[in-house]
Order: sequence, then C-alpha cells, then structure tokens
Amino acid sequence: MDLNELREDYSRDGCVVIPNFLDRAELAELDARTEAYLARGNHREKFAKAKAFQGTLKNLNVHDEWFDQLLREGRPAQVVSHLLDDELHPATAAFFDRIPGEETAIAPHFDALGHRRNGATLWIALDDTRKDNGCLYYVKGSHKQKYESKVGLSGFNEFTEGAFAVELNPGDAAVHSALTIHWSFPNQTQRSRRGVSFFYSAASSKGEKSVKKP
Ligand SMILES: O=C(O)CCC(=O)C(=O)O
Repeated sequence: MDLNELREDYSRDGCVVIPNFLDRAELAELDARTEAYLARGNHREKFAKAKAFQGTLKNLNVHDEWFDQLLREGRPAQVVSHLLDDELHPATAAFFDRIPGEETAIAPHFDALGHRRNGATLWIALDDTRKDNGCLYYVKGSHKQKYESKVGLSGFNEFTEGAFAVELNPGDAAVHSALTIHWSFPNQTQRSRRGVSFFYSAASSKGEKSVKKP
C-alpha cells in the first residue's frame, strides 16, 4: 500500500479502500476475538430484540483490552494517523452486522455527529460485503459539503453523484472521513455481513466544538 497515494485519494474523495489490509492470520484473530466478545455478552440475542440499530455495537474497546490496544496502537491507528496527517484521539471500536432478514439498516449520515469534525473511521470487513448483503455506500467528495446534523439525510441513494458501493473481501478495509456521507442497505441474503470499525478524531481538533447530535 502506497500511503502517500492513499492520503492524496483520501483528501480528494473523503474515502479510500485498502485491499488486503489484514493478512489471513490477522483476519482470523479479529474474527475470533469479535465472535468471543459477542458470545460473552449474548449480543446476538440482544440484536434480535433491538428496535433500532440492530447489529450495531459500540465501545468494544471499553470492555476488552485487546480491542482497546488495537484501537490505540494497532495498524488502524497508524493508517488513519497518516491519512489525517495528525496524532489521534481514539473514539470507539465498533461492530456492525447486517442481519439477514432485517428491514432497516443504517440511513445516510456522517460520523462527526456528537464528535469533532476532523476525524475518520477505518472499517474492516470480516465477510464478503456486496450490494445484496448490505455493503457500505460512500459518497465521494461529500466531506467537502455541509449537511444537516442527523442520521437519515434525505436525497442520497446509489444513483447520487459520487456514490459507490464499497464491495470488500474479508480483510479489506475502507476508510471514510467523519464528514463523508455513508450508509448501508438491509441484508437481502442469508449470508453474513460483519464489519469492525475504528473511529478517531484528529488530535489537533481538541477544543473544537462537537457537531451537534440530532
Ligand atoms: O456497517 C454498516 O452497515 C454501517 C457502518 C457505519 O455507519 C459506520 O461505520 O459509521
């Protein structure tokens, strides 16, 4: 991976895809640690009963030292720090499942809601992510525009200028700015679509006012 080229693409588009971010052994470990975390807290049963944001679990780093260390010092932190050209303030490590049979997924939004504007999320695929099983969608260049502070921005879909489906293989990563519009559609297959994300603010944005939460 050519980090300087990635940084140029990231600055221009507000998002980049990094194929083979994890090797097989790293991917197997992330998968096993994630599944162990979910099993310990019976999270899949809780997802089934959740009324909103089914399949979303934040703060893995707060309850599990391995995720905390990866968030703070692992490759996700190194790459995001390079892309932001800054030290980082780690915010959260999160798990995102798109659950077969679900009716809703994650509506268009940007991640800076409730946080500072300058930051980024690195999202790692544990499974194949395709259009039919609820892959992410990014809108290139949207980080340079201003949008209302809410989840569920209207007017975005796969035909929006700059929008593209972030189809990934297990171990690939995608990075989006905290201001880049993204979403996912429901999983219309019986295949799993799991991802783990690492979200950071840029250290130099300390003291900046947070973006108002909806
Ligand atoms: O994984 C998903 O379906 C949505 C992820 C997301 O919204 C995020 O990483 O900020």
